[in-house]
Amino acid sequence: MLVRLLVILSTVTYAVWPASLLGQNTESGAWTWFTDVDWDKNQQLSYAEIDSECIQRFNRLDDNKDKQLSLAEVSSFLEYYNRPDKRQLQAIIQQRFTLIDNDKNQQISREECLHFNRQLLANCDSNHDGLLTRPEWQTCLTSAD
Ligand SMILES: [Ca+2]
Ligand SMILES: [Ca+2]
Ligand SMILES: [Ca+2]
Repeated sequence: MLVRLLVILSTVTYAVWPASLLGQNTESGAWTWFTDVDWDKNQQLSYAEIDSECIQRFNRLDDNKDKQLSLAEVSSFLEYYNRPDKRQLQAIIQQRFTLIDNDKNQQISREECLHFNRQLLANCDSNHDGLLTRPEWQTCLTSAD
């Protein structure tokens, strides 16, 4: 059960955030996410790094600058997406958006983003040192199968 939850969690993060999703399968998307978030390129993610990921994401996607991400804002890239799996992608994004939107007000707040990322790190940080290494991320992804 926990393992299944981890799969959902680890895939949610980058599926909702379009940049790393396009043209990539699940596992390479997860690694793109890891590399992007690893700001100082020391092959591990700290809480500071995953926090700043939320802030950057908001700066990038929050079109109306209300400090909330609506479903329309996170899926605006679909306007230019013409592949046959568009409807399926739309459904996945909707589902994952709902999962991150803790209070179900149809908006993702910065706090919800931070909470989600921290929960993901905590779940995958198997030696509990506050850092997510590449082997830990790998284990987290593969233990899902
Ligand atoms: Ca907004
Ligand atoms: Ca919300
Ligand atoms: Ca660790």
